[in-house]
Amino acid sequence: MIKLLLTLACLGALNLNAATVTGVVDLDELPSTKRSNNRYQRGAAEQVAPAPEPQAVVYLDGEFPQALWDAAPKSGELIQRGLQFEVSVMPVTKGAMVVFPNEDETFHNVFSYSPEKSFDLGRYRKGEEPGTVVFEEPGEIAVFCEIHRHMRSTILVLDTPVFALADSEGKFELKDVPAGNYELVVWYGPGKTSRQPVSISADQENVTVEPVAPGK
Ligand SMILES: [Cu+2]
Repeated sequence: MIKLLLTLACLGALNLNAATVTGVVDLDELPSTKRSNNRYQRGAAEQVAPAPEPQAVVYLDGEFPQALWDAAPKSGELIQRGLQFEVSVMPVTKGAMVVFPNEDETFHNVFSYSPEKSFDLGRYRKGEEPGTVVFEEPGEIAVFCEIHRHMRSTILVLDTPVFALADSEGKFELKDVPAGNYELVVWYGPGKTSRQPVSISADQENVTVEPVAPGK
């Protein structure tokens, strides 16, 4: 109970002098959407939905108070629907548990060979118990389906509690950022990021950042 009260007190204090960091990422740097192949459409009852739109992830590297780590979400859901993963990228804080529900009548078999976390969930379909994976190590986890080779997504496991997805216009918003010196990182897709320093002083409420061009 005391720990909970302390956490709430810290969060309250943070809100008093924490900044919101906003900006716009360059959508031209995102990978272009490949047309999903129609191999499965000919003569098959099941239709392949369009591939999920590529999205950018923005996060801050730095030192953060425990209250922010405690407030970061500890779980996520990567749904398979229409023979696609629902999103192209899912950012989570390290330690998060991700559930992989299959909402198709057909089987999927989700797996990854990424060095930070390799797994193979086996086959299951709609209504069956979905697989779950806990991601302890930060990294870029490439996720595939063994049955449908066009299916791909990324779970971006971050060593920070402060992150956001940029929207379809490239806009992003990082909330409750305490004063301090950070590195702002934009993730545009597998292996493609930009980094730049960002300093936030105690009297700043809103900070606008113009992301630099990514290194390739
Ligand atoms: Cu599949």
